[in-house]
Amino acid sequence: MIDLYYWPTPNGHKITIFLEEAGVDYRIVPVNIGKGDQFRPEFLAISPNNRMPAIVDDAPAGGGAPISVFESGAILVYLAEKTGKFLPSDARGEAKALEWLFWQVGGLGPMAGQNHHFARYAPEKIPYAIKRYVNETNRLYGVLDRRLAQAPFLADVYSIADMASYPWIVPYEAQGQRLDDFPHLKRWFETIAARPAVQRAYEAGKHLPQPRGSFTAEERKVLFGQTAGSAAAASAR
Ligand SMILES: N[C@@H](CCC(=O)N[C@@H](CS)C(=O)NCC(=O)O)C(=O)O
Repeated sequence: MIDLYYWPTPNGHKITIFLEEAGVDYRIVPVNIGKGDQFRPEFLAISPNNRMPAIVDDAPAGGGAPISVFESGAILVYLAEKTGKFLPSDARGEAKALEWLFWQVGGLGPMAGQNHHFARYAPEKIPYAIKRYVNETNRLYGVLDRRLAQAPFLADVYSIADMASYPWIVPYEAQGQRLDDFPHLKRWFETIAARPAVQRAYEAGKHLPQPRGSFTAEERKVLFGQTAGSAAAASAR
């Protein structure tokens, strides 16, 4: 059984997609990031960056104490290795999957995240910041489109690389992008959206409050303007 520390955001969806696709038993432990659950000492013990997702595997390969993993990319690799699924085992295929996985966690995720922040959530609308991240998201969509013109999936076969990128394309309209401008990306997106396991993954978080495109004053206080000092104070509460 895997305990998944989760909230229904793109980074959370990556992991429910894997677990549903691989048919792994899991239990969702909600981490309400708008209420500050990410600062609870028991959560920080497994995810010291005060970000979800994180997992605890109480039946690790080889036995022994439970293993916890934070960072969505590390979680996907861990689960792929544990189950032997969705990470090609040949050197060429594995390198492809890992390069696109790292591209997502180091590029698409952070850039689209800043896009969401400045275009939708920031209290001041700063045209330079909005343009910078909408343009950068657009460039990254172009990178995906060119790759997907060569292959059906990022690592040729469906893998953890696709599972990492897909949830970050779901909000493409909010990111100021048009899928019609990226036909190969659009074909890939529609193929993944139609997978029953992907649909179950999104259903799995439906009982929790969904992202609304805006935050209450209380949520903004928790989420924005975090510093080392504020994070330490929040965890001591
Ligand atoms: N690099 C991390 C990013 C995770 C992340 O940013 N999670 C957000 C939700 S999508 C979060 O937990 N935010 C809580 C906060 O900002 O305090 C990963 O890929 O797992």
